[in-house]
Amino acid sequence: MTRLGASPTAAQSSPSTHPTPSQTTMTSVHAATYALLRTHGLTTIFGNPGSNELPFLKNFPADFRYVLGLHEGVVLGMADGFAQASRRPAFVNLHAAAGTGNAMGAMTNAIASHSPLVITAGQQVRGMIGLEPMLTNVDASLLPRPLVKWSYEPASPQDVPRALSQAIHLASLPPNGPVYLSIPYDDWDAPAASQTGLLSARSVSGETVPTPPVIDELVARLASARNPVLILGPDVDAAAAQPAAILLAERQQLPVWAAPSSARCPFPTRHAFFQGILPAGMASIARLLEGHDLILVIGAPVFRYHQFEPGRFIPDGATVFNITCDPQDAARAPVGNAIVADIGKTLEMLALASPFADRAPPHARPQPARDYPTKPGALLPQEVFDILADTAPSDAIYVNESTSTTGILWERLPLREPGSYYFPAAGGLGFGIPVALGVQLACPDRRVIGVIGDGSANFSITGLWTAAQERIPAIFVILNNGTYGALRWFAGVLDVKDVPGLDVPGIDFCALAQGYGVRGVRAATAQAFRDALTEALAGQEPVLIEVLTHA
Ligand code: TZD
Ligand code: CA
Repeated sequence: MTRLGASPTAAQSSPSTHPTPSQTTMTSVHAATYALLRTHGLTTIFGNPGSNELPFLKNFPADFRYVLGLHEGVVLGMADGFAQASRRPAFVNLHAAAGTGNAMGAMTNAIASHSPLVITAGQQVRGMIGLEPMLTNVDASLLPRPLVKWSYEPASPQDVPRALSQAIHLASLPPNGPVYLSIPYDDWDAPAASQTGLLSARSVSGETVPTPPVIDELVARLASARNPVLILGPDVDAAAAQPAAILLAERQQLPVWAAPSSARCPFPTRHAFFQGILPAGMASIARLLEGHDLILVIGAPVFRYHQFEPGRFIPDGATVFNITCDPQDAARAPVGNAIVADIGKTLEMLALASPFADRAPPHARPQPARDYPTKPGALLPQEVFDILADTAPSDAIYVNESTSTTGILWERLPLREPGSYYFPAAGGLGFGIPVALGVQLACPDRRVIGVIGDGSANFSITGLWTAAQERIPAIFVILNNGTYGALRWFAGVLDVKDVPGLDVPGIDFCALAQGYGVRGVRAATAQAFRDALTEALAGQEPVLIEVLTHA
């Protein structure tokens, strides 16, 4: 109602308590965006800024936290860990195309983990995009595909808050995953569209459960199966569904495997029914499942392979049922029947509908021997994991990026609580350090231990700086064997000889840690590692422990 030049009435003179329609429409895109982020609890921004992002970050509100990563792989990894461990979306702000490019390796893992990330990147001003000045994100919405569920550049400044609302809802609709918005930097001061505030009141629910006949059929299949087996994947942990998984396994006396390449731990590894993690090759999986007539796979694709081992997908005569939250996974599988539904709810329905089965309990797997001969000068990986198992708190969280020792980890570490294990789902390195930081930020009451190879650590080594600056008390155990051990193993699998570029000698991780402000300790004996770990656990600071290991 304010007219130019008109003298204000008494009511109009106190606009803070009585906003006029024209003042309401003068809410900026900037203010509307922060209000929307606040509504969704997205008050932590993981980022690395550039000129295109400064107008978004101006007048940074006191109730928001900006976590700076010195490289975008670190930024995305921290957000990924934060989102997975909190089971909520996380917000990322990257710099234009270059920052997005640096983050894309980490996005390969995030989309494979169904990690709900709302990724934004600053764009050049709208009026110049066509001229392709420096730091233009050319064809911005194409750039991050196929590593995001949705990618968009809002068609007008007024569309920015609505597009962000869409991004947040899409990231957290099943299957969860990363989404991407490119936002021109002259949008922030523009007026928001009318009723933009109504975005904050929206809710979108995507929970789907199977109809009763589908549950009835599964229960009947289990009841009539001679020798059923349960394979659980990372989405069981993402759904916090371990209790239902345990109930189902115990009522039906099912041996339980972790799905091949599992990026989270879906079942307590010291439970008597737990058989270990399946290998990531076709022939090996079919061999290990031999004798099972019903294979129930929940919260994982059928299957996520790694090494090529031609052979059968499943034993002859076996039937597969796959319960997954991801229609792509359901449709892609080469064998079996799939049901797309909410993992937690469906597991619970199935467990509660399943009677106690009259079957012999599964065989307990033998515990790994500890009487291996040690070798002086460095530790065996087995020693590292046995010391962790004996020394770390029972609810410790492990972020694993020690590629050649993953089998030893699953064999030896007790993973008891939900949310105890994270691994790069697509195999992209640079995961360990930043994801440990993001998980630790999301879980301040548990201790996070990154178990990271010397090769892997270097892809995101600058994350140590954020650990120091933000005083994030994660512990980084670097297994230094001077080589890309997993690639040496793979060279054997592929029978290729004389490959260059497989060794990484001469890196001083304690010096690198010190350079970024993190305390570093070197351990070449079991006792030294035990002492360093005990001391790190007693403190509340980030610590890097460089353990010399035999290759
Ligand atoms: N680059 C990226 C981004 N991701 C990768 N997966 C690789 C390269 C290839 N790669 C692997 O798949 S495992 C590996 C590499 C380089 C060796 C990692 O060595 P490490 O651990 O020291 O971390 P190990 O236990 O010695 O294998
Ligand atoms: Ca190594």
